[in-house]
Amino acid sequence: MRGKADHNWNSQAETPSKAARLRAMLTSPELEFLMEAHNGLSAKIVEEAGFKGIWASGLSMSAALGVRDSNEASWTQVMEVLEFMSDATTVPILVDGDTGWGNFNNMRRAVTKLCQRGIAGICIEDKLFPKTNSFIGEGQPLADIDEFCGKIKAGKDSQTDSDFSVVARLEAFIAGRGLGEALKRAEAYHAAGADAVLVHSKQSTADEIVSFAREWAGRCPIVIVPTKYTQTPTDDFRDAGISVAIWANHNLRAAITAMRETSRQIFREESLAGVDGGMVTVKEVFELAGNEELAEAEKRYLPAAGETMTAVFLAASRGAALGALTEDRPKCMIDVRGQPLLRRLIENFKESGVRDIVVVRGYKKEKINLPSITTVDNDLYANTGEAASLACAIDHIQGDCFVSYGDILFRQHYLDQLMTGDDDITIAVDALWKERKSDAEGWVRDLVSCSRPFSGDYLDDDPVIVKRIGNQLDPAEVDGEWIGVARLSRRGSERVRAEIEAMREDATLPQSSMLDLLQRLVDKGTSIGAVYVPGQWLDVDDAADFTRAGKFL
Ligand code: SPV
Ligand code: MG
Repeated sequence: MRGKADHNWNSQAETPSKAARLRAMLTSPELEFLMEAHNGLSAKIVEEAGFKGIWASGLSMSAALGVRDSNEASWTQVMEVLEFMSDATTVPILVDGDTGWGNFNNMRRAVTKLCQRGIAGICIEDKLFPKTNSFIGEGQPLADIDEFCGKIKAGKDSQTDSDFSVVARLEAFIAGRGLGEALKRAEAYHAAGADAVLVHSKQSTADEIVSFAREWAGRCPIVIVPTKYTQTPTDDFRDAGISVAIWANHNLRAAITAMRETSRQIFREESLAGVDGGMVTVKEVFELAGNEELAEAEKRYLPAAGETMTAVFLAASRGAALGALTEDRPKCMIDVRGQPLLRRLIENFKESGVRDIVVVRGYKKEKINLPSITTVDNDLYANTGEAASLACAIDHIQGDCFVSYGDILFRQHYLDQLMTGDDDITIAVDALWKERKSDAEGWVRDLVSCSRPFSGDYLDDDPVIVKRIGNQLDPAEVDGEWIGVARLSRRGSERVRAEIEAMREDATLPQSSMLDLLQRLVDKGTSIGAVYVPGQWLDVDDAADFTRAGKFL
């Protein structure tokens, strides 16, 4: 009965475009349905329920924004809502464009924008701007026919998607102007290029629309909004040859009922005990929001936790005390039970999720050739200290990172302990330092004086702050020995970088040790926390240390 409009099944894509699908709904011989939505969430719910298309109701979008259905929301604000709805769904949206949000020129711009945002069609009504909802008052003034036809033409001429639909809405029955006026206008709007007419009625029976449909005789598709004639059997619409019925505001109204009841009950009972069972769970909200997809995407696009963490290893010195052992390699590359010491150390960090390994090389640098590491060189290693080596890696001291001597071994879980620190810098301090090497051996030690001594309980997590660090501390004030690994927070990294620059400025950088750098930071108020550890580590300074290292493993 109805004329079939040509529609273009988007030739590039397998699925027809949204606009093509709305056009097909308008022109199909079946009665089709559009369900109201007013935001991204309700649009999703409409699609989830199985509807093939969405009515973006002006009344509902306005009400959801807390304003009246009188063009109080600007057309660009409506456009924003539509964008969320369109992004959240795959089914076509027919937007209630009121009177076209202005004259023909506003209509042109609106249609262009709607096409850009993937909206499938617009319905405009033949009333005056600012519009009034059809169910308010009597005898609303109608638009001049020619002016309205110009608006339809302007819309059709502006669509950038050939399947986009312009539906012309007849308010003649609403205005009490009768069937003759409705038919006259419908004919003019059809001739002006409207893809369908929406015939609206506020009677409690479908008589007006059925009589219109009979007279219209399928000249173009008819859309109806049976908000007031709810008792009419849907088959009557089918029998009348209606193309599309719009359930125009029922999600909004249902939401108001539910929100009101819930708010009032919670207010009354000052408790959630009575309401929780009667609503969707938070988990369902996450499901509707598509959180599962986000979790999948995070796996694809975000680095795994810790993957971006960097550790900078200071491995430039020879370790001359090791004599012949370091003649052809730096001490960090001496073999300990079948593997270079540095490789074992790096494994520890990798186990803790640190993937970005930076090694500062110096003596026999070509021997530091481990896989998957970044190297930077301190070519002045023979005449400079640790701070200068660290300065060579300054670009890698970023965010949360570690700085470690390259010639130590320790229990891997010490790293995990360091990662829990809240301070700018956190260092591992051996509380059992006295039991290590005897002072009689004369080793230079990285001694630390803290805000409190070790309490005897390794699970004690009361904060401990470093007060002094150096190798010249008064034995009475020493609380432990720094094992040579420090974790820097983002702020800690910034402070270390700034201090290196300050040392460069005052020319102390070349001769400074890590201890000097840390003490300077303490002096300037950087909070350096200490994590007490119970021995179980070693640094490798002589051949005896290598024997110990073997045993340690
Ligand atoms: C709307 O949903 O905003 C409509 C339909 O225009 S009605 O409220 O019935 O006029
Ligand atoms: Mg409306």
